[in-house]
Parts: sequence; C-alpha cells; structure tokens
Amino acid sequence: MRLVFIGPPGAGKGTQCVRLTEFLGVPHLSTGDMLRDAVQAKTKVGRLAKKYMGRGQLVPDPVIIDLIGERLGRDDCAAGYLLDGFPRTVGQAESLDEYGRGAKQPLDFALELQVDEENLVSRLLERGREDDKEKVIRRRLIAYRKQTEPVAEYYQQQDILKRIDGNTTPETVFERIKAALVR
Ligand code: B4P
Repeated sequence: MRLVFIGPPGAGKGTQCVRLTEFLGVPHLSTGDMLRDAVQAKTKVGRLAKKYMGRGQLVPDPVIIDLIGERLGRDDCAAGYLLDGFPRTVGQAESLDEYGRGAKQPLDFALELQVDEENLVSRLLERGREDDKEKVIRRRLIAYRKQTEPVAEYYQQQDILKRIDGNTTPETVFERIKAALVR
C-alpha cells in the first residue's frame, strides 16, 4: 500500500506512523527525520535545512523532492511506503504524482490528521524538541494552513483523502486510521 500522511505539526503523524508501518509492513519515510539526520551529520542539505527548520519554515521544495526521490527509488519501497510529513506543498504533491505515474505506482490513500490548535501547541511544548518553541510552533502552524492545507484539497479532488479526528488518545486515533483504510 502507498500512503501519504499529512497533518499540522504535533498532530501525531510520527506517533501513528510507528504503529502503521508495523501494521502495513511497508517502510516509514519521514522527511522530518531525514532532515534531522542530515542536520546532525552536518551535510550540505543539513546545513541548509537547519536555517529553515529553526525558523519554523518549510525547507525549499527542490531539496525535499531530491531527498525523497532518492529514497523512493530504493528496493524496499517497491511494495509500498508510508510517507510521513510529505508532501507539504502542492508542488511536492505534483512531483510525487509524476513519480508515481512514471513508476506506475499511484497512491492508494492520503490521510489527514486533524487536531485543534491549542492541543497541538500544548503537545509540542511538552515534547520540547529544538523547534518546539511557542513562537516557532505558531509560525509552523501558519505555514501549515497556507502551504499544506491545499495539499489535502488536492487529494480530496483525487478522491483518495481520508480525514481523521486526532483529538483523542493515540490508541483510538490508530483504530480510526485502520477503519479508514478501506475503499
Ligand atoms: P516533522 O518532523 O514532520 O514533525 P511535526 O510535524 O512537528 O510532528 P508530528 O505530527 O510527527 O508529531 P508527533 O507524532 O511527533 O517536521 C519538522 C520540520 O521539518 C518542519 O517544520 C519543516 O521545517 C521540516 N520538514 C519536514 N518535512 C518537510 C517537507 N516535506 N517539506 C518541507 N519541510 C519539511 O507528536 C508530537 C507530540 O505529541 C509528541 O510528543 C507525541 O508524544 C504527542 N502525541 C502524539 N499523539 C498524541 C495524542 N493522540 N494525544 C496526546 N499526545 C500525543
């Protein structure tokens, strides 16, 4: 199964992907994790990404598209994948579609995890990662509304979007996701 998983920062995408990847038996590809690894390794991509992530902004599309394109080409993605936090812009979604058409591997579903803003802020402040400062969180939320909500609409038009209410425990959210993954 080929899935994309979007949702505002702190919605619990990473948390649910740990469960989902085991349930579906496909690799979990998180662009956030890939970028954090690159930052830690101080690669060229990492040095560039660090500036954007620290400001609560999205890393430019060409950088992310190269990163994910290379990863999707590996053998372990042949039978499917779970994309966590990608695509975050309509440009990224279009390039993923182009890749899927070329490989004759269209997406099966797009999941959008929806969580109220105040829940998001309190979850992230509690997590306390380097980019989880209130000012940066608010900027990430604005970026989500402007740049990523249109991605949900994009998949709605393709009729593959499943919206999940994530304002509850991780266990219940996971049950809701499993129930949504049927046509
Ligand atoms: P990401 O790493 O994708 O992180 P996130 O959106 O902040 O978090 P996520 O939704 O995965 O939340 P989590 O499960 O951890 O992005 C970080 C940055 O990387 C972006 O801001 C951007 O700069 C850059 N980036 C990444 N992808 C990009 C792309 N495609 N294009 C451009 N830039 C990109 O949960 C958060 C907390 O809530 C945790 O502490 C968790 O324990 C808790 N939690 C989870 N579920 C809960 C629940 N049901 N109830 C209560 N708490 C819960």
